[in-house]
Formats: sequence, structure tokens, C-alpha cells
Amino acid sequence: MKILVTGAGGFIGHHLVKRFKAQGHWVRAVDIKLPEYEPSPADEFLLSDLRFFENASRAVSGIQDVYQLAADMGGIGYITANHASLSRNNTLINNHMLEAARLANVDRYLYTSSACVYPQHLQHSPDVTPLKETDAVPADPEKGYGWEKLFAEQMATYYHEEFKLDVRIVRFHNIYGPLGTYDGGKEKAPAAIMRKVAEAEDGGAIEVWGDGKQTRSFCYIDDCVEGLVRIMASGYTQPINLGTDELVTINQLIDYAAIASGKRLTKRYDLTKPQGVRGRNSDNSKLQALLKWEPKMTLKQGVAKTYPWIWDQLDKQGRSKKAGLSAPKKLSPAQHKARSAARG
Ligand code: NAD
Ligand code: GDC
Repeated sequence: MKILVTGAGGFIGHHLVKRFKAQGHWVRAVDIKLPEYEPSPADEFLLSDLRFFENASRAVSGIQDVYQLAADMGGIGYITANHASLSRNNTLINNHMLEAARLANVDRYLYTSSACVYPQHLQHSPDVTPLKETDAVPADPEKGYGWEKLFAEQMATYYHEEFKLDVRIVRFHNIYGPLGTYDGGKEKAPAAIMRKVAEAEDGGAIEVWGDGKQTRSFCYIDDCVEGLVRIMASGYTQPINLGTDELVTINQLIDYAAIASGKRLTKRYDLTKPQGVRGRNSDNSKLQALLKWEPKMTLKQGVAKTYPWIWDQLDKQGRSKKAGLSAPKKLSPAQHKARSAARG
């Protein structure tokens, strides 16, 4: 099969290319950048900007299956700071990709959307009711990124209705794992927290955005890739959640990272930082009914698999700190107090 993966220089796209190559498919990868942490195994890698129609057209030429992952995106800090440019970039990419795919007569087209499409008024409580696909409309999504994702979903649906394009629309719920961005401003909470833990001295404190009581569900990358392949095969053309329904607080996420590190750490809350919705979880009823499958990896297991990779990356830059308390004589009285509190 000839497969196109756009956004293949990014986190999920790169993992997807590896999966397809392992299955023996021919893969064209497209992105404006190469993968940062290891080379792509794609048969062809086009460094190309999909905001331009001629590039989208070239990308889909001769292709059977399209996996459209190219997007200007990041964690809550990034997506709340760039509403205009991000929305413009992504609407251009998605509109051109759909039209190019239609004209090239591709077999199947999978679009990667986000849980950010869900109405904000349904996400005011940490004890949130899991979000089901039909909750998305009437709309009240995340400003900028959520609106453009919802519009791109609608566009994919219109292309299906009007031109019979065989679409898939997948709503990711916070995906994490090795080879994901952990630094530079685009990182999401799991990678950011693991970076902070890796850089912290044992017995020290890490900065947390918000009060740590906000909730999310997080999905490990291997489950995400498996889910994408299964959803493509399913023939289902309406939006579908892809995530876990393991609701955790950000404090729990930090505790799992601390366990993986072997360090004793305290948390320092910064309420001035971006926090997004108060609670978000995935309702997986449709996913289970459709695929008889859902993501399996618990957050504790996934963090244990991801932390060593982030630690190694930072270690190469001289930024990681090993577990093991340093000599007490170097500590100030305030640090002594914090350490005692951390030890409980
Ligand atoms: P990522 O940022 O690692 O990958 C996206 C890639 O798109 C990047 O490599 C980027 O360079 C590329 N890109 C941006 N503009 C481009 C352009 N004009 N032309 C070509 N390529 C361009 O993000 P990811 O986590 O791998 O996300 C993949 C997809 O999944 C995106 O559509 C994203 O919105 C969606 N998504 C991801 C998550 C998550 O938790 N990771 C959650 C919801 C939705
Ligand atoms: O960035 P994110 O993972 O995005 O943040 C989750 C929660 O973790 C937020 O409440 C944030 O304040 C908190 N948090 C605590 N410390 C930190 O150091 C930190 N860095 C970050 N980034 N967050 C921290 C995401 C979007 C994605 C996407 C997914 C879909 O929203 O950013 O682009 O589409 O949702 O699930 P989040 O979960 O709000």
C-alpha cells in the first residue's frame, strides 16, 4: 500500500511512519522539518509546506491512504498564545489537503482532530463527565485551536457527503511517550512534567501550572498508533475519541513521574500559568463498540516507559540530575524544612 503521513517530522506522525514501514508499506512522509530525535524510515521524505496547495497536491500524488497529522500545535501554553497564526496555518493546511486528496482520488483520508473541540462549559469540574462524540455540537470549543479543529472536522464531513471522500475523524486525548517534544514551549503536560522532574535535584521542588487538581486523561503513543490503524480499517466516517478514560489529576501525573525518577520532590504551584479546562476525560463507549478495543496502557506504566527517554535526552545536554540526596551540610534551613516535608 502507498501511504502518506503528513506531519511526519512530528511526534505521532514519526511513530506512525515507523509502524507502516514495519508492516512493509511504502510511505511518503511530509513535514516542514525532519524528526528531531532519530531519522525517519520513510521511503520518501518531502520537506514541504502544506499551507500551499501545490505542495499538498504533490504530497498526495499516487497515494492510497492519507494520514493528515500536519498541524501548528502544542500544549496549552502554546495554543493559547497564537490564536490567529495557528488558526490560519491549520485551516490552510486542512482545506488544501482535503481538496488535493479529492482531486487525486485517494482511497481513504484520516484527519487528526482533538479533544479541544469539546464545549468548554462541559469541562468546568475536575470530576468531569467523560466527553462523548455527540457533545461537540452545539459548539463552544477551545479558542483558536479548538475552533479550527472543529471546522476541519466539518470540512472533512462535507467532503464525505458531497464528494464521497472516505474520511476518518479522530479526536485525540493528550498523547504522550518517547520521541515527543519535551522542551521549547510546545510540550504538553506529561513531557513538561517529566522534564522538570529529570532536571530537579532530589529533595527539590518543581513548578506546576495551576493548583495541580485539574484533571485529564493521557494516552500512550503505542496505543494511539494502534488506534489510528484500527480506526482507518473500521470504515467509520464520523468523529471518534481516541484516548484513555483513566481520569487523573496533574498532581497524580507528577507523583508518577517522581516515582519513575526515584526522587523525593515537592510541588510549587503557579496559578498565573495557562491551565485550559478544569477537567477533561474521554468517553470510550463508541470506540469500544466499534473496535472491540481501547487503549490499555495506564498512565503510571506509560510514564515509567517515557521518563527514561526524557532523562537520557536531557543527560546528553548535561541537564539531568540523578536520584540520591546531596550532602545535608550544603542545604539552607529552608531547604532542610522542604526536604523533611517531602519525606513526610
Ligand atoms: P507535532 O507538533 O509533533 O507534529 C505536527 C507536525 O506538523 C510537526 O512536525 C510540524 O512541523 C508539522 N507542520 C506544521 N505546519 C506544517 C506545514 N505548514 N506543512 C507541513 N507540516 C507542518 O504534533 P503531534 O503531537 O504529532 O500531533 C499530530 C496531530 O495530532 C496534529 O494534527 C495535532 O493537532 C493532533 N493532536 C495531537 C494531540 C497530542 O496530544 N499530541 C492531541 C490532539 C490532537
Ligand atoms: O499542555 P497540556 O497538556 O494541555 O496541559 C494539561 C494541564 O497540565 C493544564 O491544566 C496545564 O496547566 C497543566 N500543567 C501543569 N504544569 C507544564 O509545565 C504544566 N506544562 C504544561 N504544558 N502544562 C502543565 C491539550 C492541548 C493539545 C491537545 C490536547 C487534546 O490541552 O494543549 O494541543 O489538542 O489538549 O487532549 P491540555 O490538556 O490542556
